[in-house]
Amino acid sequence: MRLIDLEAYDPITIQCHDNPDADSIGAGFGLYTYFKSKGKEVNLIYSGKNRIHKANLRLMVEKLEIPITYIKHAKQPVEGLLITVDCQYGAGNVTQLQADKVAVIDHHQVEIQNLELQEIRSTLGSCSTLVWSMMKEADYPVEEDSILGTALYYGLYSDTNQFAEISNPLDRDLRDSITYDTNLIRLFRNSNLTLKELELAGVALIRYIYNSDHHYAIIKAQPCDPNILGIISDFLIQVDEVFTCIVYNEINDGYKLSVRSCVKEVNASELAAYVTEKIGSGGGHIEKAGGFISKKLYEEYYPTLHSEAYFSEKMNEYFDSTQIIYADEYEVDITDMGKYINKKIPVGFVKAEEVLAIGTPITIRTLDGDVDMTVEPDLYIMIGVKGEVYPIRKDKFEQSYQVLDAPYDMQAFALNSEYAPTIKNRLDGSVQSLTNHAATCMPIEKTSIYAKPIDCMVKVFSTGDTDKYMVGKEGDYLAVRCDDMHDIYIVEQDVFGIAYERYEDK
Ligand SMILES: [Mn+2]
Repeated sequence: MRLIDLEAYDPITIQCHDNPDADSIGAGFGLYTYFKSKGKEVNLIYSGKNRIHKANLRLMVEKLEIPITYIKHAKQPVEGLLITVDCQYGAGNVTQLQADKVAVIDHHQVEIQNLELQEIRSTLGSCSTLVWSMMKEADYPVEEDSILGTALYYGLYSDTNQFAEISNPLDRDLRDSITYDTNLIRLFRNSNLTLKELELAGVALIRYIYNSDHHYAIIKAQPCDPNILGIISDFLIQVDEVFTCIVYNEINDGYKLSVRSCVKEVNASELAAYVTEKIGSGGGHIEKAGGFISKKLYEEYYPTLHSEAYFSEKMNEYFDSTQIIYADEYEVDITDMGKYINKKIPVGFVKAEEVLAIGTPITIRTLDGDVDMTVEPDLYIMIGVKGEVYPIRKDKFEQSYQVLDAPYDMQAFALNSEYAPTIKNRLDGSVQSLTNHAATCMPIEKTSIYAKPIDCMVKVFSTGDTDKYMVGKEGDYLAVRCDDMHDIYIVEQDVFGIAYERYEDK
């Protein structure tokens, strides 16, 4: 659904969820501004038991002059179109108003199915990001309005624990490109806690669960603003014996969680994805991440399990069933592995110096995160089978690949083309599409490997890379090059099917 699809309606009422947070208000204000600019009669409202009372939110509404009004009881049905923002019409966290026509714009897990007008993108860190990208799609000049920019920026900031738990590249794009008022953000940022929340954080900290085998801690906090979870987990991870932690609480439609790690064997982002798998979503950075679990899905999968037990069991499972391989010292046993060779399939590449001048510091942004590099004469950037991006040196490239005549087509060549990688010049901030500069190549030679499907989670620290691991799940392949038994890596199941075939001795 696009914003243009909603322009047929007039008047338009935008409803934030009950107890609106900064994201709901920011995203609602974005929609308000957009439809106002189209000459519509627009109302921005919220309902529920409580009025906005937290200092940061009151400041946000007041300083940015956001025309949001509180409706205690709707006397008559909403005329025209009702849009619920940062929530789904009919869900538990938003008072259901009668309306002629309803649309949903949200970034939570899909709860309410089959609405004709809906845009739900569950992988985004904030609804402000969704509204921002829809406004940009509709050619609205968002960057010219720093008041609106401040609202959207603060919405994202609040929903991602001060950007620490950002995982989607679009969220990063909003953060890096929007115009906002730094003084106001500082003011909002420092009116974040009430005295009651300070006390709640204190009480939560003394009620921890600690596991000494795996050095993790879990805290269940009382219902509170998700920001508080981040504050508690940032504190908890500093304890000497705690290497990883999860701090969570129950909110009306599920559980919100903050994850922290201070050891290289646990990537917080991956752990957050692990504990929310199938029942929610999670991600972020190596040290800090966050997530959400949908109560509806949780109850489907774990009808009798209480949440403390769930998190403890999941953490134990995570540590007990994971094999860690340090490639430089690991001796691979190939007796149960098959021999395979890679197929010659096209991938993309970019000669960095044809895009930006030598010496320019650049950031490549992909679905998996940001990678910083500097343009050098021999730097080539590869776009792999999955849409992943990695650097390669010119001589290595020329040894391994032949250049093809065909233009690069990400849709056709990459398994995942959800976010086309971009290249940013860190000197002037300009951003270009990386795929527009890409040409196509194919491996010259076939590499033979030994590989086998794995039956538990495996983390591989490859030779020379001691900070980050590759992770494989059940069904993925553990692979090792026949000519270098310490070149060990993981190939994901879907990639393996496309990129490798059985080696036949002739
Ligand atoms: Mn939100």
